[in-house]
Amino acid sequence: MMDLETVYQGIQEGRRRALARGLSWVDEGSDRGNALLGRLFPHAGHAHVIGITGAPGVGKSTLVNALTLHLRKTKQTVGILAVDPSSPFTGGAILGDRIRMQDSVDDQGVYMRSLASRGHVGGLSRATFGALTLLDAAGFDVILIETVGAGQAEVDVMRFAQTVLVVLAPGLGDDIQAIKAGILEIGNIFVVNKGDREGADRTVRSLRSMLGLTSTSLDWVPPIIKTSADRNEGIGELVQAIEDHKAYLTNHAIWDQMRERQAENLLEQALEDMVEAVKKESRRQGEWYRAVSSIRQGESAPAFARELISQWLQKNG
Ligand SMILES: Nc1nc2c(ncn2[C@@H]2O[C@H](COP(=O)(O)OP(=O)(O)O)[C@@H](O)[C@H]2O)c(=O)[nH]1
Ligand SMILES: [Mg+2]
Repeated sequence: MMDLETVYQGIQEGRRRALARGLSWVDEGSDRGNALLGRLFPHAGHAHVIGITGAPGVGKSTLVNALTLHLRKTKQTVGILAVDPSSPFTGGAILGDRIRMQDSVDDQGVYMRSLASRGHVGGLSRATFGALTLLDAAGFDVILIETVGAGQAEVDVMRFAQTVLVVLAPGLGDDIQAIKAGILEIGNIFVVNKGDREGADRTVRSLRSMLGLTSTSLDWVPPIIKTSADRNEGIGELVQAIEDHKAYLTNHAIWDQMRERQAENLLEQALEDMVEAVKKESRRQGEWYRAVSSIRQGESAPAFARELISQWLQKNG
């Protein structure tokens, strides 16, 4: 059994076993997971977090593979989070990805983990934020998060990324679908993959005209990069666009603002956890129901809320 201290130290030293253990704790949303996250947060903030989203089949995983191999050539270490609501790590789609990721998987500079969608709202966001903070603290230079741009939960996860790649492909995940998912607004870089396929240039053109309509006064103009991920075409150009976006974020102090927002996010989570704990405990003690019936008789709800919090603090503070 590894204790909190061992996992905390091990992650900072980049030890795989400690990282795997810490990731499970954070994934469970357990107290020790939260404690670990809180302690490691100050050691994170160095990684460039890149979100990759788009409809199933557009080539996101192939792109992750190509980007990873490219980044490894320049000696950058890469953490990969695959957020897939349908398949666990050993499931069909990811298994396919693993085969393609084989070169990278044996490489100590690459770490891959999949996160399943949660039953409750915000669960996926939490698990993703926790996982990327741990990978960041473990020293990975770049963290790639792949999500299926299907539901709101997947789109929400993208707010943790400093650079969001929205991937489209001719005939698949076309512009109409992209608009539906509200995905155009979150893209910092647009990738039209399967550039080898017929219709790729048409997709680029319609995307360009659509973006022209939405982005008027932005100082970062999202570029559109055509790639063929499975033959490694356009990857150098894409990496350049990612570097340009990073420079833009740094020059405009946006990088720091995002870090501040993450700290705020941690505080919000801690507050939400506390409120949940207060509710649970006062229900268990019966105080909750006494308060409810008093409020029915006309007593003040905010006064009772304060009362429940202060009772909880006395016991747990
Ligand atoms: N023709 C062509 N096929 C590609 C390209 N990139 C990926 N694919 C194929 O598209 C399919 C879906 O790719 P995948 O990366 O799993 O897509 P994801 O669902 O977005 O992660 C696979 O069969 C890939 O081999 C490309 O640039 N050109
Ligand atoms: Mg995939």
